[in-house]
Amino acid sequence: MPIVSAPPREIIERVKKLRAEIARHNYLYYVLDAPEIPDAEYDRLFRELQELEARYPKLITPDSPTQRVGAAPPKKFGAVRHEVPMLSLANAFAEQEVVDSDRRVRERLGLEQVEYSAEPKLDGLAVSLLYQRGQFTQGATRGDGETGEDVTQNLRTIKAIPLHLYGTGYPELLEVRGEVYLSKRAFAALNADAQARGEKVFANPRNAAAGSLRQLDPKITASRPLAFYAYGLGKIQGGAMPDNHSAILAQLRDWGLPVAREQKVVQGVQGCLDYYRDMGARRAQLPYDIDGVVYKVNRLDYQEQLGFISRAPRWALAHKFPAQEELTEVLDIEAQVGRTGALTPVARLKPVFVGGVTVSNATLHNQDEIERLDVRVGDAVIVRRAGDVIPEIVSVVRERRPPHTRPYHLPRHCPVCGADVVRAEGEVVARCSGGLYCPAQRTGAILHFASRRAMDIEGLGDKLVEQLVAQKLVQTPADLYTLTPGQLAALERMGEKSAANVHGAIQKSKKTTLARFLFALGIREVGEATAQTLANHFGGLDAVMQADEETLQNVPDVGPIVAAHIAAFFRQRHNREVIQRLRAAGVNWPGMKREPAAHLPLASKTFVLTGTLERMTRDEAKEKLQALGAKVSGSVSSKTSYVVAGADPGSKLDTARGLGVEVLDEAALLKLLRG
Ligand code: D41
Repeated sequence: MPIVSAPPREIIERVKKLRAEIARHNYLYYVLDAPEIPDAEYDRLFRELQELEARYPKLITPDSPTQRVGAAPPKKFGAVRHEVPMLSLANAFAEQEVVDSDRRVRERLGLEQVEYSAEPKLDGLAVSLLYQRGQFTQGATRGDGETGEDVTQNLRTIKAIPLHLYGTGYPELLEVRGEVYLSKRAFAALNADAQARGEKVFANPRNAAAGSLRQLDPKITASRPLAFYAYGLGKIQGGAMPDNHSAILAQLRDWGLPVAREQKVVQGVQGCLDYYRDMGARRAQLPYDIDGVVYKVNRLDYQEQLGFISRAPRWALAHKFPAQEELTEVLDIEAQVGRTGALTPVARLKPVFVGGVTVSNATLHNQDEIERLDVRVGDAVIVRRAGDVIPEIVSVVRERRPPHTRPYHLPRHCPVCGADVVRAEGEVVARCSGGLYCPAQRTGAILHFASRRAMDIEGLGDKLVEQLVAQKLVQTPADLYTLTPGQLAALERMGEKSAANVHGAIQKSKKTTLARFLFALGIREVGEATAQTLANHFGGLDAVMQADEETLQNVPDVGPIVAAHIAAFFRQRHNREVIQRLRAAGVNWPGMKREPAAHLPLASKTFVLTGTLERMTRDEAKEKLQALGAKVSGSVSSKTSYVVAGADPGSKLDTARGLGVEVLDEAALLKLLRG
């Protein structure tokens, strides 16, 4: 029951304290990316405040963190005039345009070199936030730059936007400009949700952000995990701001407004181009989508001197990345057979330049995906190539579907060996049942065996292995070790020199490690990490081969499914024979004393490596850590013991900080490795 009489002093104090605590944790979480308390603890504080406010409604204030979703939906958004117009950004696509722009800036300013603030260009929606005496009072979309829509109630639901500025010293009136966006993760979750409910999915995070912000009902916006980064200022009154852009951003961050942590001050055009390349390389690892970077002349007096031209400041330039999505045509669809027999449908495309390379194939993953997209031979499609990711088809452009398209279904017989294709109940993957009799699976298995992280046989590429398998020179990995230089030299595109090199590489690969060998065998579900754990746990190959499923499940991280795959692999007579022949050919690894993993100094510790190390490669660091019994994983979780961060670390470092995982630099790692 709500109490109408004046609340007791302790309650008033407690409510005040809770709001201050919640504001501080919001700041730690959204701005510094370094939460001090787990989510559950935050939720407890929040609920306590909600309960007190429910009991004493008099205590509710509009800037209470509980009041993000308040007002009822309006009929339509009101208009907001931007007193200081929201300008647009000039674009550059080629380096030369950046060089030219910098030259013009230097000529106008009469300078040899200009200092720039470089920032990621988020692919979101520009908005303006008005703070009066520290209170968030109005928020608007950019609109045409002169007039936008009043989306205050929706912006209030974005937790990264403070309802009240943090700290002190802010001007009486402060207009902050920035970008509302969706993280890649939030976008994927939103679309997965929409799909599960049979609703329309968004084509990209930008559309999803715009659609979410322009909902009349703030409850809907509140349910979308939108985020915000500040990138500039509008009108300021009753207070002063720093005299350069990077200091302004730092000041905004101190007041609780999130700023992209990738923002950086750089010197001259070379600094800009280095930043562009660096961000391009890190793009795939960033937690949000960017479509380029933005350079801004750092000093405000220079900005003023430069002014603007046709609605765009002369002091700012967006340098765009090559588009990651392009329109093209599906010429054909074919099934590819991998080393586990999995049939992957691949679309043959009319070649198109996307993500910086010419793409003529895109994976369609599996039959379900083909049906989800309803992609047919002849369709117009959007292909996407992001970073080093395999190109894929995002969607079919239905409006452009020609009259005679052909639906595709994976074949019932393996296109390579003719064996039945089977799809186990509940599985999405269809597989060739031909096993190692299927040349495609054999080729795949041998390529995997020879790959860098397995037996590391240099020069044994796919064209070569295909020939070896087709000519029946190699049927199993063991046959590699009986090949003569003469046999290799007789193959197409092989000279004597390269034949000798490949032969040498095969001989060299005989000396290996048990972990690499186990990984090389290509047992289903046994990746590098599991292979290493098995090697540590059992110490020798015979022990692994003899272990039954129950024994295998005693190995850390080996569950019933993996155990079943391992046991099934070694039960096969064919596999045991191949292993026997490999050993007879001289494949060996230094005898590991059977040292239970628990005795190793780093047993039970999990490491994640990120960024560039100076004294060793990441692979070397990984091997050294594993030799000491540590597990090295690719992703950070609450179970991670340490994250080792080299130069230019990726988002893993942020995740580690967010989870409170201890972070080591290279020096600390070296110390640890030295024991
Ligand atoms: O990240 C962005 N999308 C971004 C957009 C950014 N980092 N900086 C920006 N700076 C400006 C100026 C220089 C005009 C203040 C912008 C935009 N404008 C912008 N966003 C949409 C239109 C213009």
